[in-house]
Formats: sequence, structure tokens, C-alpha cells
Amino acid sequence: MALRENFPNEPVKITLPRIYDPRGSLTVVEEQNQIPFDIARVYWIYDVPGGEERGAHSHRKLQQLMMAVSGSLDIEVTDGFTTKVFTLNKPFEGLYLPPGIWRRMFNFSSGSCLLSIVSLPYDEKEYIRDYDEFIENARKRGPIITQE
Ligand code: T46
Repeated sequence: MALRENFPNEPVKITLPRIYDPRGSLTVVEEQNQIPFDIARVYWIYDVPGGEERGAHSHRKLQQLMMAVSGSLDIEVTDGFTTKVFTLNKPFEGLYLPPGIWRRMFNFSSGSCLLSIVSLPYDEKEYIRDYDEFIENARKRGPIITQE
């Protein structure tokens, strides 16, 4: 069965392949192998001043994998019902986010770099940046995040 059919439809941390070598480690992400979507775009966030936050939006259809390829940061995610905080601090760990998740990134360490691999080209119309609109959509749709 294809990875996309088996993959959890909620925010989940995944451990990526780590290829050890005396020369250093290498981590790889391939579409339909570690992630359940085809890669349309890659961007990275760096030089974040101490105390700054980013995000505060959700996506209508976009799926993504985020990795702290250096340093660390926290990501708070909510589906409008349940809120969780994930810490990214290893270059071989990623956080998968399906559509419909409001996210906020904070606690960026000095020198951190947040790499994001996403399923769609950039399109501002694909964002929900208004929290009230997000909550209205969430109420119509129902929960995404499994409560532990
Ligand atoms: C997300 C987190 C992790 C572009 O022109 N092209 C792009 O591909 C992106 C991602 C952004 N932009 C422009 C749009 C804004 O004028 O760059 C500016 C900053 O974007 P934004 O305020 O959305 O940045 P963040 O850090 O709040 O969010 C970004 C992504 O937009 C978002 O999808 O999940 O990083």
C-alpha cells in the first residue's frame, strides 16, 4: 500500500534515515518514501532574532515536513480542539503537518535553521492567517489531532 494511505493524518514527529560515516552523518528525505506527498517547494528560515515567533497561520491543502537542520525550536500546533508542542532539535527528526493545523514557531536557538519541505507552490490564498476563520473552519470540519 502506498505510504500516503498508511501515513497518520495528524501532526507527527518522524525519525529520518541517518547514514553514519566517519566523515559525518547524512540524512535524506524522498517523496513517497519518508513523506506522503510529492515535493513542490523547499524553503528555510534562519537568522531568527532571540525571542521572535513565526507562523500563526494554517494551510487549506498544503502538507509539510519541518526539520531543525541546525539548532532547536518549538512548534505549537492546534486543530482548534487539541494543542500540542513539539520540540525539534535533531537534524534527523522531522515534524509532519497535514492541512488544517494552526502553527506557531518559537524558542528559536541562536544559529538555528528550520527547513521546510512542502507539497504545493507558494500561494498566499492557500493560507488562513485569521484565527477566527481558522476556528470557524475547524468547527465545521471536526478534530484532526488524536488526544493521548
Ligand atoms: C510555514 C512556516 C514554517 C514567499 O514569498 N515564498 C514562500 O515560499 C514562503 C514560505 C514565504 N514567502 C513570503 C511570504 C511573506 O511575505 O515570505 C514572507 C514571510 O512568510 P511568512 O510570514 O508566511 O513566514 P512564516 O515563517 O510565518 O511561515 C513560513 C511559511 O509561510 C509557512 O507555510 O509553515 O514558515
